[in-house]
Amino acid sequence: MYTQALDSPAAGADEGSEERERLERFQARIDRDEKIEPKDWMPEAYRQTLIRQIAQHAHSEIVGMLPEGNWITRAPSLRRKAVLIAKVQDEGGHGMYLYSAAETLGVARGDLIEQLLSGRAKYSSIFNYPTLTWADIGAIGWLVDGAAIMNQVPLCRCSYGPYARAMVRICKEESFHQRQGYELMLTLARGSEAQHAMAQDALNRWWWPSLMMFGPNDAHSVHTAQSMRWKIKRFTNDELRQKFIDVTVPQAEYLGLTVPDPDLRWDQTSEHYRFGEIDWSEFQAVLKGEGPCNRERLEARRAAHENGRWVREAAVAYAAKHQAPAHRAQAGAGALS
Ligand code: FAQ
Repeated sequence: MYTQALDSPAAGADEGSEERERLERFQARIDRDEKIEPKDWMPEAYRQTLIRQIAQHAHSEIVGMLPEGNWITRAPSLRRKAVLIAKVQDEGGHGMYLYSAAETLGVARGDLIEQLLSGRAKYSSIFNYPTLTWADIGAIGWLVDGAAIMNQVPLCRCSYGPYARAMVRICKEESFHQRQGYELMLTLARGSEAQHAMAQDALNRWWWPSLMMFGPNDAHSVHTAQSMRWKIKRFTNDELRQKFIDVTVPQAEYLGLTVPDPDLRWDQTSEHYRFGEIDWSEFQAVLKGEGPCNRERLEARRAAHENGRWVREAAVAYAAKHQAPAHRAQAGAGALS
């Protein structure tokens, strides 16, 4: 609303300069690295950008439970099963913190969930790929959580307080997830020939989609420039992707696995790995709902929402019962007797 008023030629001169001053004061707070809190004034576009990003992030955590959840009943040992259950549960918790952070911006959780279930909301492209073998569970921990941490550690310094604080705990858990994934890959890579091959196959399938998690190239990223000015994002998509590649390639070498990119090479001058072209048509197709598992993921979420309906209804009925005057009077009498 406020920024629109500024853009509008019809806005009165006084009103316009008042708004401009307000925006300048807001930007000055951001520039001083002050945290913006829910009750503080903020430009409407800042609020909408945060709702968009935090909601997409929350949906990603929730949909992200599905590919790994698929392997809970088939984990090869009790230890692996316990670890996987705990990890999937953590992802659900991350979704809950993030929906709460979004709610502080004045949006209803029910509306966000409805947007996810109707297919209108985005969630990370990565979760539209299938988990075909047990090695995929290792690859998700190592690469997907690895990419998630690279992107999310800077979000702990995001200018919006509730999002930044939620990210602190989330990152601690994600870093544990990354390590369990790497340990699983190491076990397979050092196992039998068949296990090593399974680990290599998982790397082959998850490498490129993991790079796509960071979003479009900077030249095509619609939101990066403004989000950087507002210190919602601290690094661009390409900067984070490069950092991820630089730390992950030596990890693959340690595992004795080959990154599936014939153009990958160390560049002594820049001290970065140079890598091949990402298939952006695949990324766009996944975003349009045409990835290998988009339909399946949404169907699973819709079924879970329907199956949980009775729990939500029971919780609402229970809360209403405890708010009813008769119940309060009875509870009061009980306390006196
Ligand atoms: N997938 O202008 P940009 C996890 C969209 S959590 C789908 O560059 P922005 C934990 C983007 O939303 C993983 N859509 O946008 C876990 C925008 O769409 P819109 C999720 C994508 O926001 C691990 C449009 O393209 N993490 O993995 C993707 O500045 C294991 C233009 O893009 C987060 O959400 C994509 N990959 O930068 C769970 C972190 N990339 O709204 C279970 C927070 C871009 O205009 C198991 N989010 N888009 O229609 C962010 O840091 C940013 O939102 C980016 C995108 C970097 C994702």
